[in-house]
Amino acid sequence: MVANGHSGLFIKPADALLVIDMQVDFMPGGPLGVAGADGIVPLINRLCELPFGLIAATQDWHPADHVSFDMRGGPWPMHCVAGTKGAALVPDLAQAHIGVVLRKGMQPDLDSYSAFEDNARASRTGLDGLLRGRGINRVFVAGVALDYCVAATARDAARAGFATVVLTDACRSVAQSAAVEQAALVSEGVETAHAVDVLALM
Ligand code: VGL
Ligand code: ZN
Repeated sequence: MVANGHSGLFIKPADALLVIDMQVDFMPGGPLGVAGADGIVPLINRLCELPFGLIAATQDWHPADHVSFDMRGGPWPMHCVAGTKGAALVPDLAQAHIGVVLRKGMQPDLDSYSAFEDNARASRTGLDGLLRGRGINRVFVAGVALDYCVAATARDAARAGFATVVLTDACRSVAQSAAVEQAALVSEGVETAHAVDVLALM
C-alpha cells in the first residue's frame, strides 16, 4: 500500500538520493554490463539538481582477488577493481551535487551489495548514521543493478527505518526480473515511483 499520492514525492531537504554503482564496468560493453544502464545517466543527472538534503553515490570497489569473482568460484566476472578505470564513476554522471562517495566490497572475502552493510551482515558502512545526522528521513534509490545492489540498499534502508522509494525508471537490472524484484521490494515496505513523476513536480 503506497500511502503517498504524487504530492508525497515532492523533494525536500529531509530526502536523500542514493546513486548506486553508476560505474564504467556496469555500463554496456563492460565486464558486468547492465543493459540500458548508460541510458539512465541523464535522468539521474536531472534528479541530482533537486533539493535533496544529501546525494550519496556508491562505488563497488573490489580487490583483484575478490571472492565474488569467477576465478575464486564467485558468480561474477572480474569487475570494479579498486583504482581501475572500470571502477570509476561514469564520466557523464554530473558530480557537482554528490556530497558523499561511499565504497563497498573492499574486503577480499566478503561481498557487499547494500550501501549499508556487507552481505554477511558482519560490518556496517555507517551510512544510516550519516543520513540520520543530516536529518534525513526518506531515501530515494537509483542506479544499478536493480536486482542486486539497488534492491539490497533499498531493503536495508527500509529496515533501518527510512521511508524508501526506488525510482524504477532510473534503475536497470542484470536479469530481466525487474517486475518480480519490484514486487518483492514492495512486500518488504519499499515504495516504487518514477523519477519522471518526481521531476514533473518540481
Ligand atoms: C553489483 C554484482 C556484483 C551491483 C555489484 O552493483 O548490483 N552486482 N557487484
Ligand atoms: Zn561487485
